[in-house]
Amino acid sequence: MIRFYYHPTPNPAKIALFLEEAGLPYEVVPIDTGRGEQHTSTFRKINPNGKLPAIVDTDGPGGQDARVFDSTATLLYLAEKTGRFLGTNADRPELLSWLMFLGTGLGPFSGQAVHFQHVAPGGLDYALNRYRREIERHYQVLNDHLEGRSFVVGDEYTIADMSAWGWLDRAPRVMKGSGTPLAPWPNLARFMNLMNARPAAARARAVMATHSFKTEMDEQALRALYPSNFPR
Ligand SMILES: N[C@@H](CCC(=O)N[C@@H](CS)C(=O)NCC(=O)O)C(=O)O
Repeated sequence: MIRFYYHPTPNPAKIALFLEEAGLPYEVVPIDTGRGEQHTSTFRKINPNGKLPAIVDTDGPGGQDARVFDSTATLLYLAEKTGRFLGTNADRPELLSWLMFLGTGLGPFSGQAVHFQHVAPGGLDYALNRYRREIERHYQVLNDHLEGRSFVVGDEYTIADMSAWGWLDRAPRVMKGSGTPLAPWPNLARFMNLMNARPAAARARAVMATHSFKTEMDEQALRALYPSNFPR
């Protein structure tokens, strides 16, 4: 059994998609980041980094409980555990490369683009420009790569596609002010249409809507999500 710790945000969404695609038995555990639940000592034992997603596999190596945190690590762990969505051996160098591009580039830059466009105070033009341009650059790299391809890696659906789906799904927020945020990148738009047509994508969205979470950005939420803005 997998316990899936989540909040309805892009990185956990990748894992919801994997679990739905694989049909693994799992239970969902909501962690309300607006209420600071990611900082409890109980959750920190599962993810010392205090972020979502994380899982506990009660049938981990040696039949023991195993925790896995970080969406890319979790995708790899679950793919290796089930032997699914890894592509071919010949595709492994590409799989690892694109997983890291998505997990260390497109994802974090998307997060910072959201932060500086939606959360940070005005007047930070340098930061705004940097994150927006970096997103556009990452989108362009992936768009170019997807020319003539249905999948990020090789000829089959892999965890790299699931990883890309998580943050590309938030393009309207990442590309603030654009009504058709993926229009300049037609291969990304085509890719997302293919991904969103998968029945598991709809089920993953439903899973992510299972619980209600705090949405008010009051002081409790600001302190929980952006502790660096508050004196220690
Ligand atoms: N590199 C991590 C990033 C995880 C991450 O930033 N998660 C966000 C949700 S998408 C989160 O937990 N935010 C709450 C917080 O930062 O307190 C991953 O890929 O899982």
